[in-house]
Amino acid sequence: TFDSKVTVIFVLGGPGAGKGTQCARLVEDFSFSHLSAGDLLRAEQHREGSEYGQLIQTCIKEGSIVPMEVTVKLLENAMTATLAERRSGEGWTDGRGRFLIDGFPRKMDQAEKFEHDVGKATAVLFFSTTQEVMLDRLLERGKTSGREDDNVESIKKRFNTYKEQTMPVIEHYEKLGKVIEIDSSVSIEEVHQKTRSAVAKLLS
Ligand code: UP5
Ligand code: MG
Repeated sequence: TFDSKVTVIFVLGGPGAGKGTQCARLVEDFSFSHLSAGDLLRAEQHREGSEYGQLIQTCIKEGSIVPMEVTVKLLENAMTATLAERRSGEGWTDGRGRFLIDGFPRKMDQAEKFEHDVGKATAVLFFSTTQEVMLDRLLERGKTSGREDDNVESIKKRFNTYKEQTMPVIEHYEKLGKVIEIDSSVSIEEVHQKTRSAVAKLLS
């Protein structure tokens, strides 16, 4: 596990809710490292010699969750690499490591494993909007994204997994008082403003 100087914020919300978009904006405002579990899995899928390529591809297409051992390991490795790089270089002036963990944990077992093996999350940013909005955004993005799961069939499965597996994770953190819910139905800029002030408060 990492020391208490490491701040972790989980970023959750349905497929297409705007997690990646908002994380990218937050990186410009605060000294966060943005780690997207989905991006790490897609990179691992295409890494030559990976033993998980086929498994990851199937899970992503089916909108199901990759076995947590794989994802937690990828996140842990990425965090370790980031901290080492930052500490040896121009690093954080305040000596802290701040991470936005995007699209994770999507299932209770992942949340438990991460908190046991890696560390506790300070807060959960939860971007919420309707399924209709998410579907429109994903289909629009699907025209150019090349993502194997940006099609109606995969999207429906992703919605189901989100409802059945990920909502309980959000409810769990809700009970701990760690959830900051932000309506992401409005423009990227408006969502960003609301998110930025919530995060500023959190870090102060
Ligand atoms: N857009 C964004 N915000 C907008 C706004 N306010 N107004 C108008 N348009 C807006 O945004 C999606 C699209 O909407 C973009 O075109 C954007 O410009 C526009 P984005 O920011 O990409 O949304 P995001 O919430 O990040 O959507 P994403 O598709 O990445 O969400 P998913 O959670 O489905 O995807 P992820 O990459 O996290 O996971 C993919 C798969 O990996 C999972 O289904 C699963 O199979 C696997 N996975 C695991 O198994 N385990 C994990 O821990 C993580 C992933
Ligand atoms: Mg994303």
